[in-house]
Amino acid sequence: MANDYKRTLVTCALPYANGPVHIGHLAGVYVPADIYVRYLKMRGRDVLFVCGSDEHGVPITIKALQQGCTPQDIVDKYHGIIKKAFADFGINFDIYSRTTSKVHEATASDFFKKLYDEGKFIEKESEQYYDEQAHQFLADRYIMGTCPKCGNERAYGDQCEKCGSTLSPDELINPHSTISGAPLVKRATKHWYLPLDKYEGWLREWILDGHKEWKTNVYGQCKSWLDGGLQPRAVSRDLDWGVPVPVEGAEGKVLYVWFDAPIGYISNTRELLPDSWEKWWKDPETKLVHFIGKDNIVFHCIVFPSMLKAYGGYILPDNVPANEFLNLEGDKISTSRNWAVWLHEYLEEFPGSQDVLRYVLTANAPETKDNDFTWKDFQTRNNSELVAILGNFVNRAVVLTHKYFEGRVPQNLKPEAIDTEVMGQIPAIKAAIEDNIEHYRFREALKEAMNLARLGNKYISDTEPWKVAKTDMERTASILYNSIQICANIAIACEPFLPFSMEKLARMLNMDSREWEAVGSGEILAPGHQLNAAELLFAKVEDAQIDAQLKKLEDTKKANEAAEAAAAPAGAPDPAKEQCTFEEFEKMDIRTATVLEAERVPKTDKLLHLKIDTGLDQREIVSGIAEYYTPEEMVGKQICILANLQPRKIRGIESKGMILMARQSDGKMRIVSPEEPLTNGACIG
Ligand code: B3M
Ligand code: ZN
Repeated sequence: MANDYKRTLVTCALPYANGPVHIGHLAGVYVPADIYVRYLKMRGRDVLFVCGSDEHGVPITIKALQQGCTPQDIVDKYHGIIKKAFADFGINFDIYSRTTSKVHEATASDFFKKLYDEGKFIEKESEQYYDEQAHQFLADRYIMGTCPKCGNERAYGDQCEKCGSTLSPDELINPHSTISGAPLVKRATKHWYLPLDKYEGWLREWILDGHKEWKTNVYGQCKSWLDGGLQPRAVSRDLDWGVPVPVEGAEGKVLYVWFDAPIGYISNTRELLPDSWEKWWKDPETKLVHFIGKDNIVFHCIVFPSMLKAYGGYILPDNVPANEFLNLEGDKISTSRNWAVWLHEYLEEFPGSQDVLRYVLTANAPETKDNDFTWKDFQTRNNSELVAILGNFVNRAVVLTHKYFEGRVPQNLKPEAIDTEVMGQIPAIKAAIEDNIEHYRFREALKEAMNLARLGNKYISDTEPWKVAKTDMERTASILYNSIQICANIAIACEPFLPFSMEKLARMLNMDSREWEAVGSGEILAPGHQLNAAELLFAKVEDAQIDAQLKKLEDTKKANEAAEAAAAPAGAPDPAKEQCTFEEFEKMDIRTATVLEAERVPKTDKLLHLKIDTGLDQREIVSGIAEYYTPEEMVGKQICILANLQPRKIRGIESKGMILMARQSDGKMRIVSPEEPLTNGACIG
């Protein structure tokens, strides 16, 4: 291996326990980390894989408020759902705990206390928005007001979701509390700050000089933060959900979630290994690797290391292989817009197909840039790679060995029966997988692992043992011996990527140990070794399954559009018209009428042809309301009409009068009707 560390501590970003996890999480963080850990464990390395739920922070309190329950209820629910989803996908953490645990509270609290006692923080008073009715300071998300950029009246103190602008509460017009609706006042409050500016020189040296090997997206982000100059960062908040600030006079204050969350990595290690956790965090022979998404880079590369440095005695990350984002069918994944593939739903719809998703998300991982997940690509990769190459090869090799050799690895072969041309390619593939995994290039590593299946599939197709068996059993034995050894190589080399299917394959091959070092060997399974029955590794994904997923997304899109249209404010009303005299108004004959019949005007989208009873007569009117009302909805409705409007021919129909409509400035229209039914012909004015 390319380093001399004794052990490796791998952490994954602690997901917020305020919603389930989706494919973006898996692709960006958890699958690559799991591949890395499985690989190291297969190599016999001493590895610890730590994660847990991030259960503090404002979004969780907001969700609780919205749902009328406590933050604890929210985190209990989602911690369970997330933990299960990871377990279901084979993300094999050594511990998956939570930041509401006792151990965490104590660890985070002590961490703060030591830095506080040693004078590592600065104390500052600042003016913050306060809600006098709810008697609390308000986080930016709890403040609402009018966006100064687009006029949206429901913009938050940190962002306007309509125009996407990043805001501060001071920029909002009419800021008010979302908790009580009260207008806000400013009050002085004291907080503690970590003076990141003091660590800038050290960080520049440690990262910019010392870690040039970090991924360019990570290194680049760190450089731009450092070049921009660091400022002290508040590490406490006025909030009643979190780890209380362990200082006298700090009632009502908790540690900022981004201060306590990374300490969660330490607490969870401590919870798992109360007696030996320190060697994982303090021994320089431990290699620490943080797997995260790109939005967490600054916290893991700049803030947390500064905290650890300030505390002293802790090791620092050797690498932070952060990924970019995964999009879904061309759009950003969004929890609030339900634009995601949720892991628990995927498993209901594709039961037992964890590896297919793991495969597609790795093959298409957003390692160097944002990438797109599409269902079509999912289907193609499954059908033409997993089924047609890997599954097909393994199936042919095992089935034919059963057919011709009673399921035993062919024996009594001559030395030249081993195809060195083919088997000789495996060590180079092994080395390429290793090099790629150790440098966090999981897509490339998977491609190499699949090259083993490609090699096998080509070998068996080229040699055609089913034909050779008709004339030459010795040659058949040789081909199947080589094929089965390639299968055994695959069962090991693909395990980190496809753990469920490789477990199945190992069962078929009756392999009881799978050590990484065996990859490359042409003698993994001894001649005469008994295989088990063949099972299919992968099943074809049918068009109907993909269509159903696309339909589901289409429905989500429609529901979002409808919700947005309903929530969108109409904007300013149409401008006022010129004055008119009472006489001018009096000239208009406005009266009630009832629709008797209605039909669409053929070949138009907008026009309805109506027959109405005006009390004076029955007449026909053509009205441009077909976008808002169907003919069926109109029949029987009482309306108001301008009865003495000059008749006009519209599409060959003489239209006598006009239906009164209220038209909002965004174009939405409704008919105007008397509040309760009146006789037809009642005059309005
Ligand atoms: N919970 C943010 C996130 O899920 C945060 C990560 C904490 S890692 C210490 O993106
Ligand atoms: Zn806006």
